[in-house]
Amino acid sequence: MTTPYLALVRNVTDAITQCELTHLAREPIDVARARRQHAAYEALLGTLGCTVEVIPAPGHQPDAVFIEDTALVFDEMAVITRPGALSRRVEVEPVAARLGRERALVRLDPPATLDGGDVVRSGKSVFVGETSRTNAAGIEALRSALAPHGYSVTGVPVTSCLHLKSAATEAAPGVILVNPAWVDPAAFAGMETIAVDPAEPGAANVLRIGSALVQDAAYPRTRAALERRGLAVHSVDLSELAKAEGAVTCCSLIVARGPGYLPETL
Ligand code: CIR
Repeated sequence: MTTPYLALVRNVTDAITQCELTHLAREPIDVARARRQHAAYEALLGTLGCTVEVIPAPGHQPDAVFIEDTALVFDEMAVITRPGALSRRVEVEPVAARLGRERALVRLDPPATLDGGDVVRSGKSVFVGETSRTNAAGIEALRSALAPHGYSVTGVPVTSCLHLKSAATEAAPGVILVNPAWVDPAAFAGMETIAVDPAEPGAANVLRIGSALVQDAAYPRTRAALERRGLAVHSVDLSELAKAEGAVTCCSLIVARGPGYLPETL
């Protein structure tokens, strides 16, 4: 059956206990529990209209499950990133091979670095975090790749968190959920912004699939604020992956299938 979305994911590897960490201290990760949580996440994506497909991780890459960082999928094309962490660059090629069947690909060349988790898109406006993972050359390269398709690209300073999407995501068309302590909401001037509950700094990371939102179950107050705004929120517990600085958006790459999409089996 053809679903409206393809969700590319990767399994949790045993090596996740050796993941990259930037803002968190290392804590023991229960890998079996992380796998159960990831399975529940996959099942939720399935109920929201996604066909979930697992991309193999060659070797035992600690952070491979955070597949969002390897690519950016637009309607017109996909950008294969050059992740800022050296340990993560090896994750990219199998994703490129799969995405190449869905979209024309553009690649980022050195010295550009860019993590998918730094890129927030709202219509034709693209916001890119200026972080330890994404450099000025990465932002410029993305600008060049997207300009022919009519997108504007704006660099956004981010503090105290790994990626721009830790601090802000689009919760509905033109509506940005934001943690004002980590990114200045003025970056999204002219758009509606909703602030996370101050007791839930990590709550700005929500995954939009059509009109549905997926959010970590750790953020009930912010969920209530989104629901008061009329948005449908589905909670999933990713607490073990959060210890690896992961969150809901980073565990999938969502590929919208346009009206012209034909399954390969036809
Ligand atoms: C890393 O530091 O790269 C991983 N431990 C976490 C990546 C999370 N990615 C994301 O939020 N897009």
